[in-house]
Amino acid sequence: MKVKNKIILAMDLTQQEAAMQVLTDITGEIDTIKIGYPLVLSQGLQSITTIKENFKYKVIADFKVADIPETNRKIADLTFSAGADAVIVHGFVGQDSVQACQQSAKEYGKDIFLLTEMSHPGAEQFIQDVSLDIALMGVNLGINNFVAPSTRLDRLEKIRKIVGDDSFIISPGVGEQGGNPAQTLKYADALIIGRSIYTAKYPQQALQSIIDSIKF
Ligand code: NUP
Repeated sequence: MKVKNKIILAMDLTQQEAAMQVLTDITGEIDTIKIGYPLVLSQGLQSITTIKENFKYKVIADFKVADIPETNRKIADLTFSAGADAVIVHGFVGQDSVQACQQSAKEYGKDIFLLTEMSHPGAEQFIQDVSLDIALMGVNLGINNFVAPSTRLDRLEKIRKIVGDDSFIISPGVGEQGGNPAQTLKYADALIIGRSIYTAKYPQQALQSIIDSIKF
């Protein structure tokens, strides 16, 4: 996946109109957005379809899919049918569950991103112990899109080593969670940024200043 200006907006506003306003403000600056439960549980899966109909953004659905294979398959099918270009899938549930999403993506001509370690402090409690194994499982399954944290660069670096330079890593945790944009891009291909942009008084300016800060 190619991501313009190495930034993916995490659109976690819960009202369609407000979300559409921000997406309009930043049109042209980036070409990829991530939509997750906050907007979809509030406005329905249709919110993805509406965004796809009104804008040219590639949409990554952040559903952190983590169920048995049969249910994962249904979730992925519905997500892709609604127009999402990719879906984020949890790895801790095991390879059969991940493969169900992979199979769906293959049939729809879409992508999956495998979530390895998460960016929040609580990730140290359980998932960190297995996150490198999750990354390795992804490599063995032929996955080349991963999600890894900008809040722990040592972990991000380790995950990069496992998935290799040809894989595409998108990294959340920049800004509000403390991650640094330029440092993160030493190991990640693109940044996922939400609140620093969509809660700003002028989202376009907030985005532009981050873009400027990562142009070496
Ligand atoms: O490990 C993760 N951390 C994380 O923050 C995996 C995620 N998918 N996210 C998501 O990235 C989170 O749900 C939110 O949508 C976005 C970060 O937003 P913000 O902290 O920049 O507002």
